[in-house]
Amino acid sequence: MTNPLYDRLFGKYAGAETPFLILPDERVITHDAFLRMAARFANGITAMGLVAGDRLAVQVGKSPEALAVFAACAQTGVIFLPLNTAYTGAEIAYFVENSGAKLLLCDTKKQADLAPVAAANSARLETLNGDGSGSFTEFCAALPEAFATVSRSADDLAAFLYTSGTTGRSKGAMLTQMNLLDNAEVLAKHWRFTAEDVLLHQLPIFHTHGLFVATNVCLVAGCAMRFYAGFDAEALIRDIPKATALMGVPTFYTRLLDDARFTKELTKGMRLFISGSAPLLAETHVQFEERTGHRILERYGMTETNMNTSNPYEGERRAGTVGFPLPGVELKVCDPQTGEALPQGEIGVIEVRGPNVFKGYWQMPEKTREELREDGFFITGDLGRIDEDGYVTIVGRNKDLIISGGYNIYPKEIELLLDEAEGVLESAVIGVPHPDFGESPVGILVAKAGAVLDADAILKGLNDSLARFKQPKALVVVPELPRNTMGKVQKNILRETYKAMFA
Ligand code: MCA
Ligand code: AMP
Repeated sequence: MTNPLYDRLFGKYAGAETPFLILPDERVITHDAFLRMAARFANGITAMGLVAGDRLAVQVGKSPEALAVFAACAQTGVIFLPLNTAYTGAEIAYFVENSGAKLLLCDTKKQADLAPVAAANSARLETLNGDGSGSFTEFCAALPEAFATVSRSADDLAAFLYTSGTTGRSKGAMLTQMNLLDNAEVLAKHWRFTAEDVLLHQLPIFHTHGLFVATNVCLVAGCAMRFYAGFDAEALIRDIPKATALMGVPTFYTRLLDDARFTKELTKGMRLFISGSAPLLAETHVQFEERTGHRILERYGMTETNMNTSNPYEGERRAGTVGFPLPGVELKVCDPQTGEALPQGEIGVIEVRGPNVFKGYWQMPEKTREELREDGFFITGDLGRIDEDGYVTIVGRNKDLIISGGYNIYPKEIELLLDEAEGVLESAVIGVPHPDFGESPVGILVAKAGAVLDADAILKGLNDSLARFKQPKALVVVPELPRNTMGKVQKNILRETYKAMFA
C-alpha cells in the first residue's frame, strides 16, 4: 500500500522528534507531534463519512491545525480545497456548490453565514478557529493518533485550488499528487533546502505559494518553519536572526525595505530570500541588494502549474527576470494567434509542459481544452520573452488580470457587480500601480442618462459579494469609456490615464 504524497512528505517523519513548526511564542511542534495530530484528523474526517476522492473545503485562519488538515487529506486521499479567508459567504457558496464538497470547515465567526451554504449543498459544517479550537478539533480530540494510510497513486487528485477566470467564474484547478510532489522535490533541490534551514513562513496557506511551495519544500527537506498567522513585519525583524530563508510576495520585500531596522547586520545569517506570485520591480531587487547584500531569487509559477521557472541559486539572479525553466519543465514562447513557437527574443504567450502541470479544470472540459493543449502544453496567458542567455522575462499578460499584493483579481468579476449597481450604465476595472500592493483595482464608471452616482454607496454595495482585497481602491465616473473601432473598451488608454493615481 503506497500513497506517494503522504509517504514522501509526511509519513517518513513518523517518530521524528525534529522541529517542524516553531510558533511566535517559541512553542515547537515536532514532525512526529504534527503527524499524530494529522492522524487524529484523518480518523475524524473518515468518521464523518469522507472517503478518498471526496472534497474537503476549508476557509480557516492559518494554524498548525489547519496545516494538519492538509496532511490528513493526503493520508485519507480526500481532496483538499483551501479557500481564502477573505472570501464572502456568496463567494464560498459557489466553491462549495461547484466542488460538491462534503465537509466545510470554517471559523466560528462565519458559522451562521455559512450554515445555509452547507445545508443547501448537503455538506457537513464544522468549525476550526485560528487558535485551533472549534467543533472539528473537539470531535477529533479523543480519536487515535494512528491512521492506516489510504493507498493512492501519483496520478490521483490531491487538491483543488480555485482560480478566477476572465469570464468572472472561478475554475477548480485539479492538482495531482505528482504535480505537488515533483515540484516540491525539484524546488527543494534547486534552492538547496536542507534539514538545517529555518524558513520564515508568513504567507497564507490557502494558495500555492504558502502551501505547495513554502510548506512542501520544507517537508521535502525536513527543515523547520517559523509559522505565523500572517504577514507581520515586527515579527520578521525580531526573528530574522533565528532563520535562514524567507519566501514572500513583492509586498513583503517593499515593506521590509521601508523599515530602517532591516539591514545587512540583521540579515547576515540569512541564506535565501525568494520572491514570487507577482512581478518584483527591478528597482526593488537593486535596493534590496544595496541594503542587505542579498540578491532576491525570483521565480514564476501559477496555480495550474506550480512553479515553472526560477533564477539560479548559484549564478546570476537577474533582476527583472524569472530565470530559467525548472528541471523537467519545458517552456516556449508562442504566437498568441497561431500557437506556433516564436524565435528566441520575441515576445509571445508563455506555454509550459511538465509533471508540474495540472490535470484540468473540475467539470469544465471546454475551459480545460481552451487552456491545456492536447500535447500537454498549458497556455499560461502570461506574455514573455527568452533572452540570449535563456533567462525568461514576463513582460505582461495576455489575460485581463490584476495582481494586488500577490492576490489575483479578475476585473470581469468586479465589472459584473458594478454594472448592476444603481445608476451605472457600464464599467471597466483596471489595474493601477500601487506603492504597497504593486497594482490595485480602480473602477471606471459611466452613469445612466440623468443618474448621479454615489461612489461610497456603490463600494459598500460590494461588501456582501466581493472579498475586501478585490474591491476597487477608487471609483472614477467618466462620460464614456474609450473604445476601439470594434467597440472593445481600450483598457490600455484607461491604464495610461490613471497610472499616477496612487503615486
Ligand atoms: C490585504 N488587503 C489587501 C491585500 N491584502 N488589499 C489588496 N490586496 C491585498 N493583497 C486589505 C484587507 O482587505 C484589509 O482592508 C487591509 O488590507 C488589511 O488587511 P491585512 O490582512 O491586515 O493585510 P496584510 O496582512 O497587510 O496583507 C497584505 C499582504 C497579504 C501581506 C500582502 O495580502 C498577503 O499575504 N499576500 C500574499 C498573497 C499570496 O500568498 N499569494 C500567492 C498566490 P480593509 O482594512 O479595507 O478591510 S499563489 C500564486 O500567485 C502563484 C501560484 C505563485 O506564483 O505563487
Ligand atoms: P495564480 O493564478 O494565483 O496562480 O497567479 C499566477 C500568475 O501570477 C501568473 O500567471 C503570473 O501572471 C503571476 N506571477 C507569478 N509569479 C510571477 C513573477 N515572478 N513575476 C510576474 N508575474 C508572476
